[in-house]
Amino acid sequence: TDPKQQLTTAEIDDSGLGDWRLVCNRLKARFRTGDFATGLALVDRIGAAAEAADHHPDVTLTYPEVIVALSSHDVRGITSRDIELARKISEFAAEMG
Ligand code: HBI
Repeated sequence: TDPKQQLTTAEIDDSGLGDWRLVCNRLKARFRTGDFATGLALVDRIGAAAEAADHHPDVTLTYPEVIVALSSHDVRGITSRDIELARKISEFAAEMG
């Protein structure tokens, strides 16, 4: 879909993003990495993907988890840019888990 088009909740639900919940117009997920170094490595991969996509989540690195919030600031909602990055982040977390 159009990366500038805000998605409906039905479209977001249909995206099958198991790790992610819609909270206050943002997609949120929490990944339990188990230790700080793994969390930091996950954040590093998220950062690289965010730069490549020119789309940037809010990321909180704590012990023992990484919390990620995604939205498209320009439309103040969720677009396909968020769905695509959310999928990648879930894949990274699954690979590192
Ligand atoms: N990241 N999450 C998010 N939302 C945006 O709208 C956004 C971004 N990163 C870069 C970006 N927009 C740029 O396209 C503009 O700031 C130029």
